[in-house]
Amino acid sequence: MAVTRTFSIIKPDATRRNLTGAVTKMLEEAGLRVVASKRIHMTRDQAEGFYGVHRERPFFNDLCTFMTSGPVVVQVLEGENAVQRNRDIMGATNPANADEGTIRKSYAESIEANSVHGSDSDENAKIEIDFFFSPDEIVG
Ligand code: IDP
Ligand code: MG
Repeated sequence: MAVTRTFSIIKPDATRRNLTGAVTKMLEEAGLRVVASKRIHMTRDQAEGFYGVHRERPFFNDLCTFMTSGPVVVQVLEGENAVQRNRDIMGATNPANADEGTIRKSYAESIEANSVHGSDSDENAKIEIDFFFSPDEIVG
């Protein structure tokens, strides 16, 4: 299976509870390698641009407010089948539906404050990585 990359965000609910290390440990134990990482405070423009695909959804405004409510850690993760591997360890969007042993089951507070983001396809992973990182910031 090919080694690929995906994009991850440790969301404000997780940074607020000092869970950056705990979440990263679960990603690493799932076979993913952090090849880029930075802690940022997203601007409203960045949040609206990043989540542009959800612009028409009823939760869009609240989501952008949440994502700008505190620091986040944006990361590039590398590993075999990285997009799916990350989605598997993240768990379902709604923590009530997430499997035992997943990040969201372990740490998410709600369907909105669900601790992590992960790309949903190789194509979107590339777009999302390029949104936050320049090539020289990614060291594989
Ligand atoms: P995903 O993060 O599992 O890929 P998406 O459907 O892409 O889920 O939604 C993006 C983010 O929007 C979710 O992670 C969550 O923070 C938020 N979100 C999704 N659905 C709802 C909802 O029904 N209410 C509030 N927030 C939601
Ligand atoms: Mg999504």
